[in-house]
Amino acid sequence: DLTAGAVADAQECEAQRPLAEVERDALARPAAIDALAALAPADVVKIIAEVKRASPSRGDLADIPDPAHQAALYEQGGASAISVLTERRKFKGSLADLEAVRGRVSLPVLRKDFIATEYQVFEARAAGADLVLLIVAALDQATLDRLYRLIVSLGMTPLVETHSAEELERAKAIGAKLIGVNARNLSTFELDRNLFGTLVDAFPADAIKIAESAVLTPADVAHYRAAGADVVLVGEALVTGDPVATLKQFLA
Ligand code: IGP
Repeated sequence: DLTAGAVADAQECEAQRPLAEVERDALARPAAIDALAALAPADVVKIIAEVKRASPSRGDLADIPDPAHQAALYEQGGASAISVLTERRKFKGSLADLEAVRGRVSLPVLRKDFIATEYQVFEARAAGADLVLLIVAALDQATLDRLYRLIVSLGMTPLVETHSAEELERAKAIGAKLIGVNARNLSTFELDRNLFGTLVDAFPADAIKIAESAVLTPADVAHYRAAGADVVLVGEALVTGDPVATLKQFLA
């Protein structure tokens, strides 16, 4: 299970660098960028562009020897935020990737990982993250609530990912302001591009609505926009094609 693996990696890091040290680095960072402002609903759709080398469902996608350069192209293409996969085992990412991206772009940066502990949240801030992903399906409600409040207390924005009406209710219960619907089921890898549309009416009125995964063509962007998405999160299409040209098409 991906969360167990990610937590094991973090525990190994903690054996090298204790929480107190990572916490100090986190608090020493310049203030996080306001991602709610950057992703606020507008008269055009916004894009979170993802740096992603591989995934368990799609295998190897791209080498990406220079993640900071990749992110700079995303910024040039008109992305509103950058997502960096930091999960090592299946996605071939790292916190070093995130830190490199942070150093290059002026957009908010998301730590995309299987977060289940406080240590991982401090690691995210210490590497310069502005947003942290929380996957509802991977967390019990008390942990979800606790991590959510820690992320906010560090000045970052939680992106709360859901995949069902029940999970959306759990996101609402903690007061989530940035909520994603992942079209891909993370345990079966099945894809349902209509899930976002079936959940959109149940979103809290004040939440930013994000459609995640399998956005491969301008028609997919238009589909989600018509269904009510404020933001789409795109990975594969941007690492396998020309990122600037693809973003421009998606935003046209
Ligand atoms: C991007 P795609 O199909 O454009 O590459 O998907 C993003 O939605 C996907 O990487 C993702 C993900 C996640 C990865 C969504 N939720 C949770 C890891 C963990």
